[in-house]
Amino acid sequence: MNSLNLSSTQIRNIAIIGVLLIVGGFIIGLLTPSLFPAQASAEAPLIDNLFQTMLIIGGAIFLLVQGLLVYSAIKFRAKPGDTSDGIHLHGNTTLEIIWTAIPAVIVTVLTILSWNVFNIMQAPKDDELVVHTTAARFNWAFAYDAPLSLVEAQGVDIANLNLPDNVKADIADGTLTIASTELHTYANRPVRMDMQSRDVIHAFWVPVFRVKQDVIPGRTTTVRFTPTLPNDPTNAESWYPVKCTELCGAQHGAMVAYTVVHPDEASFNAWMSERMMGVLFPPPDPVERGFQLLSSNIYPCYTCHIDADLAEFNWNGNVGPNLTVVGDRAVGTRANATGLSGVDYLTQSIHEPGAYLVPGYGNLMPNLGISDCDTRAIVAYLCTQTASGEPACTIDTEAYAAQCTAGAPPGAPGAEPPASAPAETTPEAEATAEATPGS
Ligand code: HEC
Ligand SMILES: [Cu+2]
Repeated sequence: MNSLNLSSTQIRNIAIIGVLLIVGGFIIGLLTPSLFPAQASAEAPLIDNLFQTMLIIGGAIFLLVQGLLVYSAIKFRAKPGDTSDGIHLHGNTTLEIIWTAIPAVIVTVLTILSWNVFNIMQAPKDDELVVHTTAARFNWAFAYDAPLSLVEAQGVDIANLNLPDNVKADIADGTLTIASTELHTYANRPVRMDMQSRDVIHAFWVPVFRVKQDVIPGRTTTVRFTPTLPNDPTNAESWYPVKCTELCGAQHGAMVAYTVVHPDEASFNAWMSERMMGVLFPPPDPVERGFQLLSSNIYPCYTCHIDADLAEFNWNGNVGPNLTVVGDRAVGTRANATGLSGVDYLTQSIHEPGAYLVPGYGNLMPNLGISDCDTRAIVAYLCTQTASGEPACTIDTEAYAAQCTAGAPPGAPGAEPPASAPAETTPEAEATAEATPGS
């Protein structure tokens, strides 16, 4: 006899049921991972193994609880006409010790396992690729410190380029800042994401990497992973989604970016140096450069503004005024209201968005700290946004070319930079550029 007063048959039945529960837990735990996306990072197997352990334990507990529920509902069902109360039960010390001790052991083991995985994932790795990440409602922006040696290897004499001041200041530390709306990485290079939010709490999540980390205003949070499974840099369909997994507002569900995992460092460097050439040698025509900047979406304007000419680049935000014919307004109603020229008004609306608020709109547009040259290019492009298609303002294109471009890149015929080296391109354009070998 034991303290629960079980007969040997009952003990045997409990043992059989226990074995069945464990087997059932294993079946649930082993089958469920077939629903998971591919494992594309070194961390993914760690997370999946941990999750599988939890699924096996959880599966057994699920079957136990649901089994008891179904069993009791059938076995202890009230007979017709029986309106009496159930019997009163008092505590059973042995049972209580058992059902406290078992979960306590399980939770302790899971804590130790999770802590171990967490530490492995958070440990700094050698030679991390640092990606500066900004989350904002409702987009992701990535920036890299691209080593100048990449373009110097292509014959660019950085020291003797006539670069705009902001670019000079940027390269003082030997790296050039490269902005991208896609997250570029390459297989087997550890990545560290340094993430900041411009507004509310967001969360970075790449399901195929199994990493997730909140992005919190006023702090830099980090997450580390090592991609292992490359996708096709020329095929946007194969890129891995980056999702926001913290409800951050109306467009939260659309806050998606894509991760390109290059097969090797050479492919990654080719992408990076192409972007660097684009920044060092932008097109000398400010309108063309403005279009390049706005269509690349490296600035989040598209999340708040509509522009019919940029519709195919996702310019469908409705937080701010529609910019489709903003050139006409700039030299018309806005110039009258502010006393500024069209160019000065547009420049002011980018550098000091709150200085003049378009009637009917709140002070919601951020000052993005856009450099003088980029602003001039954007303004030149916005001036062309008119009903007639004729530019509404006169831009001194020669002054722009002299002050904001460094001439032709090495090896380029004439003064034109190579057509395949746009500063920032759309996924489609980029895919085409990368698909052209040797360009
Ligand atoms: C967070 C949303 C948001 C973002 C991002 C944003 N804007 Fe705006 N924008 C607004 C709002 C709201 C207004 C109207 C209030 C005001 O005048 O500041 C506005 C006004 C403007 C105007 C004046 C339009 C007019 O009719 O006079 C221009 C030009 C403009 N934005 C350009 C840009 C450009 C270029 C960018 C990217 C570099 C950008 N905006 C990014 C929200 C945004
Ligand atoms: Cu978000």
